[in-house]
Amino acid sequence: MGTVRLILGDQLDFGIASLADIDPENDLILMAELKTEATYVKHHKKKIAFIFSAMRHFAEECRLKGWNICYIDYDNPDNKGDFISQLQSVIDVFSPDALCMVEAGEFRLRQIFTEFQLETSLPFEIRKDTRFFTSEERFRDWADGRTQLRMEYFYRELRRETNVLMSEDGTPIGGKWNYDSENRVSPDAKKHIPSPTKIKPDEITKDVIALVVSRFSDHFGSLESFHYAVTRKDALLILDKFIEERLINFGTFQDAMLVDEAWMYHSHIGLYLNIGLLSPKEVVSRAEQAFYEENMPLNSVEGFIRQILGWREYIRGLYWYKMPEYANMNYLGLTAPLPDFYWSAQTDLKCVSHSVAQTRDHAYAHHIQRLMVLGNYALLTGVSPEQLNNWFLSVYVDAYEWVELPNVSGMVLFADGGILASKPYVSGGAYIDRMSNYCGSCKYNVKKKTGENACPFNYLYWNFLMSHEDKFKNNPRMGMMYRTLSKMSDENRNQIQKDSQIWLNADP
Ligand code: FAD
Ligand code: DLZ
Ligand code: SF4
Repeated sequence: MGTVRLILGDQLDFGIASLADIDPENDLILMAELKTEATYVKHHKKKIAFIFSAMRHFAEECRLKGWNICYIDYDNPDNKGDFISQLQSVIDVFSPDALCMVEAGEFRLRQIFTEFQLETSLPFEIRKDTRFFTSEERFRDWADGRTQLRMEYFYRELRRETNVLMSEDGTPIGGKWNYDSENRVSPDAKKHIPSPTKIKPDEITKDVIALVVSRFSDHFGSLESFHYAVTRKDALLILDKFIEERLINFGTFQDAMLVDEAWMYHSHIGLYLNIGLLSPKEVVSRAEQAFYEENMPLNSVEGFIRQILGWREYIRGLYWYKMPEYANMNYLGLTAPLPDFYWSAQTDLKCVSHSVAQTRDHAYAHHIQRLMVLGNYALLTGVSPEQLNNWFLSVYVDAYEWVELPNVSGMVLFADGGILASKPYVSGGAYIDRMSNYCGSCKYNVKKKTGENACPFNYLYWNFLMSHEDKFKNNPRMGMMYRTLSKMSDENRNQIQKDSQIWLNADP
C-alpha cells in the first residue's frame, strides 16, 4: 500500500499540502471523529455538529473524486478515540509504506504527532501549513529583537508584501493605513440589518445533530436552528452574501451591539476560515475586488481586510512565537473563578446576559461582545486566565487554541504583560451604552458611578485601575485615566472600593 494521509478536522481544504501529491490508486486518506478532540474542552454542541458534518461532507467529496478514504465516525466500533491509537490501528490493518499530514494548528496536537513521528518505524512526513499569508518563520523574523509586537506594524508590512490595497507608488490606497476614525459608530436600532444567510441542514447534518444530542447532551449550548454551512460551496455563498449585503456597513457599525441582533454587519465566516472551507487569501481578494469593482467604501473594506490580513495572521504568528509559555502567563495574577452566569446567562447585567444567551444559542458572538462585554467583565473581576480560556475555547464555533488563546490571554486579560496590547481593554458602562442598546433594559443605571443600582462596570473599572496602579500608572496610554483618578476625592475612591468589594464578594 501507499501513504496514509491524515486529514484533521480543521484541514478540510483540497489545496492542503498533505494532499498535493496524492496517489489515488494506492494512498488512503484517514479522517476520524474522536472523543479526545470532542471533549478536551467541552465544546458547544453546535461546534461539534459543525465540525463533524463538515468532515463528513469533505469525506464524501473525496469519495466522489475516487480517492480511498477511511472515515471513522464517532460510533464506529473501530473508533479508537484518539489520533495516535487510530493511526496505529490503520497502520496495523493496511500496512502503509508511509504517513503524511500537515502540522496541527494547536500546540497540544503538534507535540503528540511529533512524538509519534520519532517513535514510529514508518517514514512520517509532517508538512507546513501553507494556508496562511505568512509562515511562522516570517513572524519570528519580524518579532525577534522587538520589545513590542504591535499588530498595526506587522499588518503594514503584509500590506506592502501582498500589495493589497496599495497604490503603485507604494503608499496605501486612500493615503491612510487605517480608517478606524470613520468606524465604530453607535448603532441605529431602526436601521434594517439583513438576515444572515441560513443553510438548511441536509441528511448528513441531521444525522450528526442526532449524534450530538445523544453523545454530548451535557455540553453547553443549543442545537436549535442549526444553519451553518458545512461545505465549501455553501461557505462561498455566505461569503458572497456578506460582500453583497453587509460589507457596506461592516466598518461603520463594526463595534455596535443590539438586543436581538446577533449578527449585525459581521461576516460570520471565521468558522469556515478556521477549518479550511474558505481561504484567507480568497476572502481578502474578494473584498479587495468589491472595493475596486463594486464601489464598496474603503473604511469597510480596509477594516475587514485588516481583521484577516492583520489580526488573524498576527494572532497565529504570536501564538507559535510564544508557545508553550504563553498558555501559562498571568501578569496580573488573576485568580477569580468564572461566574456561573457565563454558562447560565442568569444575571441582571443585561449586556452580559444578552451576550451569553446569544453565545448559547448560536455559538457566536461578535468581536466587541467577546472583548468589551464578556472579556471586559472578566478582567474587571479578575477571572483567572485558565478558566476564561477554557470558556472561550469551548463556547465559540470558530474557537481553536491558536486563535483563541492570544485573544483571551493577550487581548482580554493582559496576561502577557503587554506583548499584544499596549494597554488593557477595560471600560466602564459608558462605552457599552454608547455602542449598544443594552443599558436601556438593564436593572442597573449606567449613568450612576457608585451606590445602589450603579452600573457595576463603572465602579469596577476604577477599582481595577486602583488595584493595578503599580503596573499601569507609568503606562503612557493610561496617563489620562490615572490623572483623573488622582483628582478623585478620598471619599469617592473609598466608595468605589467598597462597592467593588461588595460586588466581588457577592454572587451577582
Ligand atoms: P468579522 O468581524 O466579520 O471579521 C472577519 C474575520 O476576521 C473573522 O472571521 C476572523 O477570521 C478575523 N478576525 C477578526 N478579529 C480577529 C482577531 N482578533 N483574531 C483573529 N482573527 C480575527 N476568532 C476566532 O476565529 N476564533 C476564536 O476562538 C476567537 N476567540 C476570540 C476571543 C476573544 C476574547 C476575542 C476578543 C476575539 C476572539 N476572536 C476569535 C476574534 C473575533 O472575535 C472572531 O474572529 C470574530 O468575532 C468571528 O466572527 P466573524 O467571522 O463574523 O468576524
Ligand atoms: C475541534 C475538533 C473536534 C470537536 N473534533 C475533531 C475530530 O473529531 N477529529 C478531528 O480530526 N479534529 C477535530 N477537531 C479539531 C481538532 O481538535 C484540532 O483543533 C485541530 O485539528 C488542530 O489543528
Ligand atoms: Fe451592562 Fe451596565 Fe449597561 Fe447594565 S447598565 S447593560 S450592566 S453596561
